[in-house]
Amino acid sequence: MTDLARVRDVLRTQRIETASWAYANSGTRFKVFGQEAVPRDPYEKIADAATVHRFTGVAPTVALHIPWDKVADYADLARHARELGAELGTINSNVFQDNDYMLGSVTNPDPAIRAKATSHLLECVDIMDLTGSRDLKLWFSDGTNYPGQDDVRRRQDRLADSLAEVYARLGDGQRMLLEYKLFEPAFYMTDVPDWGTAYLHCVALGEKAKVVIDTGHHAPGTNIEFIVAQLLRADKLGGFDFNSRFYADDDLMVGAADPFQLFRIMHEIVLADAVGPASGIAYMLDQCHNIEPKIPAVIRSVMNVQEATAKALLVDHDALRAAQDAGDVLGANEALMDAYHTDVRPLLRDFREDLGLDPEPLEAYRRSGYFDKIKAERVGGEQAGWGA
Ligand SMILES: [Mn+2]
Repeated sequence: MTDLARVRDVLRTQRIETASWAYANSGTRFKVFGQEAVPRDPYEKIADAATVHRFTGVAPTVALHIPWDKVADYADLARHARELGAELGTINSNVFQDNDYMLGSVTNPDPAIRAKATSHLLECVDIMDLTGSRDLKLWFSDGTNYPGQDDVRRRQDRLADSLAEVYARLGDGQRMLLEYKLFEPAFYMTDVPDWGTAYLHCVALGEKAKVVIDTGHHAPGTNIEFIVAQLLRADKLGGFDFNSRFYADDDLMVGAADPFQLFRIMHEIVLADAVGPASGIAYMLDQCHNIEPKIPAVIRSVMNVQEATAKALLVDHDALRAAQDAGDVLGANEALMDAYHTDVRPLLRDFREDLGLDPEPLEAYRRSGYFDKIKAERVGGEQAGWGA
């Protein structure tokens, strides 16, 4: 039997970080569709993130992206977040939007361009000192488009050198999260294409380097929960970039395409007793809301993660283990599926009421008038957008 009080206790420890870019205008390489009331600067993005936290109670931190969220005074930005009941979270670097990086950033054949890229990563650590952020998240678009274009091993060496320089700059309590992605924008070979490559670099660097799993960054059919289990086993899972994919790096709302996959991932997390922050695993959303209203989409995403987690917590582990040990294939599968098929929405409504929140975050947000308020306020100026 599952102890419902324990389920709620674990859910209470859960934290989900939202991304500043989720609140800004975004799109595809074909078109960015502007929406009303979109933030014009990082301060307004943080106000939207704080609003998501106000209605969900589990999303107090917001990730920043440098240079999109560059401000003159990061300590002031952190103060602004705290005043709204939020905090600044992970710092995401960007070495993929400068002309110099056409042939790569930290793996570029030109040492001057490599130095420029590494100095941006070091600047991100300087910013972490000011914002109090724990994690530097690194994603590199580096790779090649044609066989023979560059030397695979030399590029790995250049990557390792740059990572080592940045790693040495990390302060106590700061970490480096290395993200991998199968392909795009490079189409022949990506320099950090998979968890194995990220893992090898992190092992070489040391304890403060961990792998981050972006759920959209795999080939179709990849068993992501297996990767989760492996990295947990090796104590190298630093965090997630949650989102959902139908085809490639779709960046849609987490749990939209495959809520069962999200449940299977959270099942591995629950088995490792790693839901809360004590696990050292950062649970982040990395999504863009191109056609749907942004703040409700982020609230829905947080709720999707909560629902998957609640279902994973409802797995009867005694029954599961007994069936596994007895070689009872169908019984073990049934123990898992029973939990997955449970409607956890009533449980989560009760959970939110216990926290003093409205049990229905989306309805409460719609009733709050926040959207009308920002629509009236955010007139003039330039709305933040993809690449802004
Ligand atoms: Mn990501």
